[in-house]
Amino acid sequence: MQGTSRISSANGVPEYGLFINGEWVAASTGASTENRNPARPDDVLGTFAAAGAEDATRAIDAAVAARSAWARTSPIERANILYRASEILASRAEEIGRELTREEGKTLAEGIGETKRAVAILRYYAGEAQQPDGEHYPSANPHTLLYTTREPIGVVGLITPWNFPIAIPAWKMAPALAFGNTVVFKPATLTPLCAVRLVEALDEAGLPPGVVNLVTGGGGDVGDAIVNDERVDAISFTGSNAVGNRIKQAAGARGTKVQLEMGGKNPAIVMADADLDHAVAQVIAGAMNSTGQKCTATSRAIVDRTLLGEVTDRILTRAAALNVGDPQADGVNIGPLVSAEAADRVLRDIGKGAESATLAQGGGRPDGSGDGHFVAPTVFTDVDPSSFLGQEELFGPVLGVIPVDGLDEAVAVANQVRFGLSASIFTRDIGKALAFVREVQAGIVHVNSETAGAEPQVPFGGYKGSSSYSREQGKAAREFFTQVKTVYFDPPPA
Ligand code: UN1
Repeated sequence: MQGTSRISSANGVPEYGLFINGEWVAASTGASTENRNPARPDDVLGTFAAAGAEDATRAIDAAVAARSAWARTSPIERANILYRASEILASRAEEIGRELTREEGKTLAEGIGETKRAVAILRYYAGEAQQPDGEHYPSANPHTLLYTTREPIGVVGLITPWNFPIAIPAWKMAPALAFGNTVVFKPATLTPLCAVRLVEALDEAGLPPGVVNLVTGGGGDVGDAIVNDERVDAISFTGSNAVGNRIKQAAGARGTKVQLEMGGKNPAIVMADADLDHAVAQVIAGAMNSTGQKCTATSRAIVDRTLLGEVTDRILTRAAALNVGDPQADGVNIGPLVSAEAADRVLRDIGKGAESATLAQGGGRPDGSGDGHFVAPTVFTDVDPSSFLGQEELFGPVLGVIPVDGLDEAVAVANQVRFGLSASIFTRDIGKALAFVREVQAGIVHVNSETAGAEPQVPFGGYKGSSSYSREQGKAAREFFTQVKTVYFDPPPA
């Protein structure tokens, strides 16, 4: 290990630095932010450097300086480093998963599971780095060797959310590095520790200085400085539509390549012929796991009216049975929201939702919440598809039930939102399933499984306002993190 991420420690609380040009350093601002456990806010995980624009500029300087040597490194060598990093992370999955739970608030099974997902992503891109990166074409000139090759874009800015604090950084970082780019990484201010752990693993795996630079700090300082620096050649962002759209404007104005993954208002359609036990279990998992804080979460259960009563009863029974509590404890299904602000916002939105739908379950802070940012699993019935609840992403443990008559209306309702990330249908009828797959406006479509979840080997991204058309993960990531060079190679005249 080159250095330590803990640059100091006061009263037993560790202070973590920025990682710039291969070294852990304090922010030039001298400022730092406390990071607290959302289930028990008196538990402080550490303090983290709160960088300013100047630090972002230094990080970009380092990424620019490292860029050509890293681009020339053999993809096999890059693969080896990613693979070593995956092994380091795998050996610490339990410990980092626990920290993830303390930092973000998802359950321990989810925290450890997500860390293992980051391991799988690093492994996948270690393999992907070794795949062909061009094509050979016939030419009008029989002597011409005509082919394409893909080259790195250069310096990429990665701006990541708190809800998947290690998997999403890994799924942007691994392909960025595999295909030869250098990185300036700004994680969400709420979850810097997971970002530190990922960068430590890459550093220990032998990544050269300057190839990845971590700048913790606020969006207005660090994020803007990255987005507005003309030396940054591409930006990959996951987060809210509000921030994503600002990035699109700013980066678009200077011609930077941009990839945006934003919100969802994902539907799960339950047809009359569905296996109800399975369908309802999946709808609840999709809506409530990770406390509903996934862009792929199910927020609308679109239910055929012929079995509306039965499905609604089952949804309410399952929602009521969920065990909300400290996500580090055994048997807990649902942890807190990530922050006090998030819990307050969700509770406000629930109040607004109650103006036009029936609040059938939850709706407040559960008993015994203490200082934790808990919100009870909440279910609304009789939701009007065009209402606030039917249209807006709440990003919390809130499900709205929308009754419909038959498949055509179900699909029309599913499509009647400005988002289009993921969508599910539950049915035994192959014809209905195929019609849904064809007609639904979503980038990720599930038949008989929940709307959340993503495997690393396939493209991930949405239609309409959920994404910016480019896709992440799988082979699609190579398209984003590289550019194509077409080569006409003629022999000199004999
Ligand atoms: C998943 O559903 O497991 O930010 C992944 C998000 C998405 C990732 C979802 N980009 O929630």
